[in-house]
Amino acid sequence: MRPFQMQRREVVGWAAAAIAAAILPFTIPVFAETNRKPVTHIVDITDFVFVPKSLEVRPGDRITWVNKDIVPHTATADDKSWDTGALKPNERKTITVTKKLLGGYFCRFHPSMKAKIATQK
Ligand SMILES: [Cu+2]
Repeated sequence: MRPFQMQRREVVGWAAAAIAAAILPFTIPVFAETNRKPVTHIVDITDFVFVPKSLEVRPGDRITWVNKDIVPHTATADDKSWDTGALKPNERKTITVTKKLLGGYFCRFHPSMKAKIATQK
């Protein structure tokens, strides 16, 4: 074997490894996010506030509203296209995310309670 060729091969190998090391950290999170399994997001209703007030989701995810107050609340779409119904204290309701869930919602009993659901980027 000629030493010169081995050296060249090593250089090419190291260059490929360096390029992979530079690109992988950026490609893996993108891959993981676009192909991730559906997750369940929790929205606590506490002290007359939806927490978090702004939630980012993907279709297929689930949202669970948990009423941690001592009075009933609802989560109701601004356009009334969906509604959890009245949640008594300690009650919860889970809805699977479809396009119609995106947008603003409020509590029918306390209309000043507002929150929104947006698409995760
Ligand atoms: Cu309420």
